[in-house]
Amino acid sequence: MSIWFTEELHPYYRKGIRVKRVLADEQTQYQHLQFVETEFFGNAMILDGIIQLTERDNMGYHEMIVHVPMLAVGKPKRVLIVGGGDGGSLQQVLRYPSVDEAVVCELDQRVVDLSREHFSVSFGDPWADPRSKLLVRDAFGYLEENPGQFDVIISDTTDPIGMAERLFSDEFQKLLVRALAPGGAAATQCEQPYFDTELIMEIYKSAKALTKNPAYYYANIPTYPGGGIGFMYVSDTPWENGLNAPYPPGENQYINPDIHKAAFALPEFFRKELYG
Ligand code: SPD
Repeated sequence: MSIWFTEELHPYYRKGIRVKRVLADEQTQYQHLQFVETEFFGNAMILDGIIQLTERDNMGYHEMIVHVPMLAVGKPKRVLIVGGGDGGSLQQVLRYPSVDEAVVCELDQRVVDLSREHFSVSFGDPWADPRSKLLVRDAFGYLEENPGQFDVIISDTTDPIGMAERLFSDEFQKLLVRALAPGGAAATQCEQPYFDTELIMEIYKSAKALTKNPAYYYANIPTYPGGGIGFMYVSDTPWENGLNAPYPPGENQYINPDIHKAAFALPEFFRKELYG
């Protein structure tokens, strides 16, 4: 027997995936956390009813949120991941031999524990790498305490709902940019051009006030609303610096030089709104 899981992040749009069986279902201190085995997408993690990742299509998200800033900076040493308890971004960050330390600031220990169990086939165990450092705490305070510390910061968050809303604020962006080392770069989960135009414009405006070369880019991920998601690149260093940089050891499944460049090309309605 199989069932349809239907997601309704927006009140005017729904999507569904067929689920074979429920692997875990619990209310943690912070959220409703579910892991399911799906018919087509492998195992998936769902938080408060919203799909966060699936084994089959997460590479578009994790490779793009990680490699675009990492390649732009070139030989990053210290990296911070805000959120990211599933380990997908961490796995990509650790491919860089230049990385000495990858700090993950995740609020919910259960996300880490259950992801280790249910995503081990896809992600291995990046937490076992001695360069990984897990901090189970809120990222705001940590950013405040660490100005100028990170070559790359990845904001690998849920949607801007409830507690996570703050991670899309101007205050958060200021802390993020302040925590970057000179020449450092950040990439933040930045939602969907059709459904979240105003939010993205606000975030771009504040990134533009804080850094010289912010830019929005996009990846195709069928299990997210609208079939994809965007990211805000936030840095004084142009993202184009990464175009000719060598990829780290290991195999890419999504990013290649053409995808990297094309990800920054925006549909005309949205390009006009964002860049004028
Ligand atoms: N609407 C879904 C957005 C999910 C973004 N978070 C993904 C986390 C993967 N590490």
